[in-house]
Amino acid sequence: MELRKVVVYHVVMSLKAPFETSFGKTVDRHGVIVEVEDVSGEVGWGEAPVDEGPWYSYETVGTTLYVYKEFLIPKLLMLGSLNSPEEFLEAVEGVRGYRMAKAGVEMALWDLKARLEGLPLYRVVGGVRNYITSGVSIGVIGDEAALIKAVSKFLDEGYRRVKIKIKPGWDVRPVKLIRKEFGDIPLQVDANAAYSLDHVNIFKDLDMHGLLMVEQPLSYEDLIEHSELQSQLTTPICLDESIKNLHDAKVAVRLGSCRVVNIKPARVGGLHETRLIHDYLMNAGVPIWIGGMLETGIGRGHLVAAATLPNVRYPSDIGGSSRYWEEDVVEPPWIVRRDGTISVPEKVGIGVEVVRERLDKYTKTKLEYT
Ligand code: OSB
Ligand code: MG
Repeated sequence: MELRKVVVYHVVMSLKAPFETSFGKTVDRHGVIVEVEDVSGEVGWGEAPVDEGPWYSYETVGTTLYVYKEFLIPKLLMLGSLNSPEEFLEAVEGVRGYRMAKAGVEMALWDLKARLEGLPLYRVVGGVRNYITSGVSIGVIGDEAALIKAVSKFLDEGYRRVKIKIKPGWDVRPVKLIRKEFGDIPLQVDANAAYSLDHVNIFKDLDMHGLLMVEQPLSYEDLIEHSELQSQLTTPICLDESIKNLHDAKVAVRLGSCRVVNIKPARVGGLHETRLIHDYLMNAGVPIWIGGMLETGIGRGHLVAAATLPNVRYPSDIGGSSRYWEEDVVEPPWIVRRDGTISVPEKVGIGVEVVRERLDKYTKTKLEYT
């Protein structure tokens, strides 16, 4: 690969319905799209699913555009030609953190590499299946009738499991409600770090409801208290925010902080780190699944490729385009079939094409680097 241009798009897209978590409510979803262009004219696409503010992560649209301009893109363009996305990661090793920003570029390079090789991305990263299974992540819906309606709709559409967001004051009640209404469906909850060990009784109560897992109950920086909590629960704890890299995964396994990991390629710095964590956890006997960040069809392509890895043993938070958008920025849109699976494209790269007029329509700022 020899790059001649990098284009960065700050996009804003309205979600079909607001998405509420313990850290806030998203109506308009911000993000940063990265396009890398090879001297041959071929392009690759990536996405840094950063928010407007530092809620899920400290990284924001503002910090991402800044580290791109000042550090990451100059270092990328200085490389001249590169054989693999890993060479970019080595070149920016001196930049601490900013994993989502790095991931946006790194994944664009994976897409480009796959396209130049004429291969689908999932094969390039070592995927082993031609379909993935989808779960749905439902935000906090405080109105009980509306929550039931939403769960019912997604189950009808085929989603293989339901995850609901919880927060203090809204946890055991919605779980009981869903169990009463839908029986023994595959169900899990995600607290997005909203609780402390003072809430242990809430988790003991949740433990009675046969949940598949409880995602990120405690602090986004914690591993030790999760291990204390896990030792008191039958339900597996799944870590999301607390696992930012391979090292965190190793510590979590040694401490017994969780029994499942949600890997978000963007959170851990891209597909290279995703594979390192994946391989380590597979050896350690800890199953994973792929989490999402309300990505556009571009980031979704990378999620789908990651979900074809062998140790992905639960449904992933990868909905179809229509779960999020009236109109996605790619064609064809991502589709969850009636059996709750998404077919993994055999076309090159992420397997979908960006519709430039649509991308432009949602772009607030476009920056070109040569
Ligand atoms: O914690 O998994 C999370 C969305 C934004 C930020 C954090 C999370 C989520 C989701 C949505 O749960 C998953 C999806 O993309 O559908
Ligand atoms: Mg989560």
